[in-house]
Amino acid sequence: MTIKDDNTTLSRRALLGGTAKTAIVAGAAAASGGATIAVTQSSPALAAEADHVLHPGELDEYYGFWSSGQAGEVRMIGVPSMREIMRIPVFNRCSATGWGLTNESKKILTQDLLPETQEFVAKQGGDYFNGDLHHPHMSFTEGTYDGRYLFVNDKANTRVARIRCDVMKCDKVIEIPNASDIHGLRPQKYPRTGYVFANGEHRIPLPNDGSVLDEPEKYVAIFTAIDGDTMEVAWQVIVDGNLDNCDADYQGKYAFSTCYNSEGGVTLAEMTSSEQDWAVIFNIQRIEEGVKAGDYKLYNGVKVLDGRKGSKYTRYVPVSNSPHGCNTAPDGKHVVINGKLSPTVTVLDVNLIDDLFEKDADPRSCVVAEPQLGLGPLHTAFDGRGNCYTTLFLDSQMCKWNMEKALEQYQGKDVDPIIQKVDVQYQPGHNHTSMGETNEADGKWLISLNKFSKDRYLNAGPLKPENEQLIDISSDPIKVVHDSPTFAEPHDCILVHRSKVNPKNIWDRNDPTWADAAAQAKADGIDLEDCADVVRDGNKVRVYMTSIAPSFSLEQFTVKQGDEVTVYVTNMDDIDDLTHGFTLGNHGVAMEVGPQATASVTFTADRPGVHWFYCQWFCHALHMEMRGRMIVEPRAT
Ligand code: K7E
Ligand code: CUA
Repeated sequence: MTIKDDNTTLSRRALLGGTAKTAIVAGAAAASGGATIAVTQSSPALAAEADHVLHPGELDEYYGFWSSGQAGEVRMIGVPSMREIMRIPVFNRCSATGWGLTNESKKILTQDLLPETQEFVAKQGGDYFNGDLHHPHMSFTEGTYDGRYLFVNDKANTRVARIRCDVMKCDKVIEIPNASDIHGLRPQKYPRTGYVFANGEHRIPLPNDGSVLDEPEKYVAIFTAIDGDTMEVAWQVIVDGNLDNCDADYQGKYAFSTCYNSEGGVTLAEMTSSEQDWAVIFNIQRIEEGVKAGDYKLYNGVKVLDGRKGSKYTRYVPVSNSPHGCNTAPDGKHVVINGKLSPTVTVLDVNLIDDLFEKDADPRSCVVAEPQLGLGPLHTAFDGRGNCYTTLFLDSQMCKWNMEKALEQYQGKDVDPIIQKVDVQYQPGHNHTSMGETNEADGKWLISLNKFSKDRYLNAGPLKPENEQLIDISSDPIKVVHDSPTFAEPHDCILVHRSKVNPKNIWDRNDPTWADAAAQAKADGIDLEDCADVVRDGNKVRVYMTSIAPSFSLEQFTVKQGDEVTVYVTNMDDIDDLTHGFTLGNHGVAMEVGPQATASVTFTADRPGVHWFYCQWFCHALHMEMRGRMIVEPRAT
């Protein structure tokens, strides 16, 4: 795999930044073996677009990690080309990879934390087949992405999951006790992740065991800190109001959440009746001290602290009704609370927050700007040059504004912080800039994730795709340069420079993913890497085979009707991109087996007769022939 060096990219940019004439010159260079550029770049319009157009064989500069909302997966998208590179199943099921079918994935999907000991155990409440994944965020070290993990939320089933970035597979899923519907999720930025902060959005009784029912005044919302290394719940804090989005500072001192429904209502009218809601600030050090001092109650085995109004652990900063997005700026100093129902965003200065806790200063004293931007401000992104980009849901616009000017305006100066508004199609929710939630925000690209595509694509029927747009923010004015349709529903994404992410090409044979299979093989005296064996253990049958293109080491195996059969396949090919699969006809069984991986699947052989299994990942000229038979002897009558 070759990544073109940045000099090539830069020189191409420099050339194409000029006129059509220079583009033609560049084309001539390509013809003579110089820069990689198509000779057809002859019109000024095309030349201007070439910054985000990648030619065949060229690699993107950024990994985009996209949520998929109610589709439950994570999508990897190359930026700026906007090409979908891969899908990572998490809360959904995947027919291609067998996610949710293999024993290895089932273990991840159906394990839970034992409340008392926080040990992973088989889930009591069963398995869920859906998820609602809004927020993918990468682990941090010292304020920037470190390429270790992605953390994601499931609003539908109150879960948080982790994806290993070395193999781009989910390795942990936990259900969060005491909370209801995890929405906002952000990793701690400094000193490292560390904690993963997760907002329980809805208010429920604590404990929610039936002892309190239709008494909404007794409901609470729960803020959770998860240890990102162990995926255990570290602590929880009870708050007033519903928790929406959250973020962390660059100092490691505070986390922030937007709260709506300060009214504590349960109907829409009740929830939006007052003029003001708030942002909650969590004092991490004080909470940790509180945990040490035993100032908590155990609910479902988790230490829960009381952070309601008046608590020493939190401060409530009044902001306009129903704030939504919560975004820490890469300057390390400012936090933008997005107004949603108010046309304003509220800017907090983290340096003024100490006084809120230590001197009980007026909570509003940390507010340093409140520019009016337009209708429906939902989320804000940053370019690292002091400019902010806020999505205006109702106006269908992206608003570029300047932080310094907003601060001056709040001081009473007659300045307008708004620099430019760009139409987007249509109704943007989240947006995100390249490296924008880190201290390495580079101000090149901005994505607008729009909830409606309407007329932008061929009519897909009553259900239409959403529309995500790429905006070039590297120069003034900013402009929309690309549209991409997407299926349900990317709420959020991150753009990670490719230098931060280094996945493996083949699996390590010692990977913990198949530790159970390795242990079972050892107990059976089987070498997973050199096997073609059938082990009978009562009515349980374990079938061990390897795959080397284009064949399985077992071309047939025989079991008895009613046997519980587990098939273990180890892919001994060690070449990039040589994935095999195992699909068994008429048994609902399929799995991906990556190079050097082991995967296993268990099913009941309840149909006597002959059943073919085959490799479903194209691997070889003789891929179609890569198959074998399972012979099921009828039960003796
Ligand atoms: Cu604004 Cu769930 Cu982040 Cu959707 S949330 S937009
Ligand atoms: Cu092996 Cu296809």
